[in-house]
Amino acid sequence: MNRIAQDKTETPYILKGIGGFYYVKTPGGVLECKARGLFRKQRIVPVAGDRVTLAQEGGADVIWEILPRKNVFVRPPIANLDLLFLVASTTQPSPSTLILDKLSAVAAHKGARCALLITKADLADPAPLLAAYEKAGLPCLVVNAATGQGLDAVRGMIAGNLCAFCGNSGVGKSTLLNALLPGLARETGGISQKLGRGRHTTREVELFEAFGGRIADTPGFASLDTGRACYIPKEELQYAFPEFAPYLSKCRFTGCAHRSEAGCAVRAALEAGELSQSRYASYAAMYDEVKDIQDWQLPAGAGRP
Ligand SMILES: Nc1nc2c(ncn2[C@@H]2O[C@H](COP(=O)(O)OP(=O)(O)OP(=O)(O)O)[C@@H](O)[C@H]2O)c(=O)[nH]1
Ligand SMILES: [Mg+2]
Ligand SMILES: [Zn+2]
Repeated sequence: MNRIAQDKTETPYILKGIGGFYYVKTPGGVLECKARGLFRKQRIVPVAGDRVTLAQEGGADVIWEILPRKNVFVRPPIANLDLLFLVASTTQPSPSTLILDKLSAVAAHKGARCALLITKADLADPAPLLAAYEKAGLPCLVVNAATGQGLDAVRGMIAGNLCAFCGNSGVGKSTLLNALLPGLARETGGISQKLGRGRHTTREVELFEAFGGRIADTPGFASLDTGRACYIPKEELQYAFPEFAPYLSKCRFTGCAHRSEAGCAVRAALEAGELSQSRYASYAAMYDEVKDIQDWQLPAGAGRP
């Protein structure tokens, strides 16, 4: 066990888990560990980003304890995230603002910041995506792995943070990481021409230390698969859209859901063009998805961070 860990960066933490093994970064190097048997009984699943203590069991290194988490995400499975980079391509695959908004809402709900990185601006105009997010109050950047556009800004945002790239399969997450960290040679995949979708090339979350921070490559998901990880209780959903904040106290009724109530300041701001239509549409869709769900019906791990 590492007893001399003095600060956050020296605490052993999980770089990646694969097939029941965990690769744990320690001050002395990377150790291959199994999880302590008790975890399975307690249904605790260690994930990349978890800060851990280690011990020896039967001559092997095991993860003994998971230190308290700042947050934990189901998709991508990662803990202690400071900054989530939403990666979206202008086309191939086409972006879905609903999916991006669900991801950003979950991040906000769990106390992680978000930034939007737009790829494939060489194939289609990024303006519609930029326009959809300009009023959302999150940093938006066009990046290009081939020309290097935007990469310095991304490096600057990684510094001091635990970050992850997240987005549909095929948007170019691994391509971006390879451009940021030449020599990494992450496998990248083509796009299925028939379906216009990615090929799920990356299979595991893996963290890398770089630029004074940590950045994870994660497996992309298919467009249709957005459920599960996205439950945010209806009363809390409004806070997961940080740009609504200035208006919330101005609605006529306390407990306003900002849907069809009279005197709603959020809808007034929307009509005045101060909020983004697509962001509000995502809020409304997410609200309608959860409005009839009681807290006790939420899957374990959903709800509060
Ligand atoms: N034209 C163009 N192609 C790109 C760009 N970025 C990535 N690609 C291509 O998009 C394809 C998918 O890239 P990947 O990096 O494998 O995508 P990914 O997001 O890691 O996908 P998964 O690992 O499946 O989640 C590859 O053929 C890349 O060369 C870009 O900015 N422009
Ligand atoms: Mg990938
Ligand atoms: Zn309201």
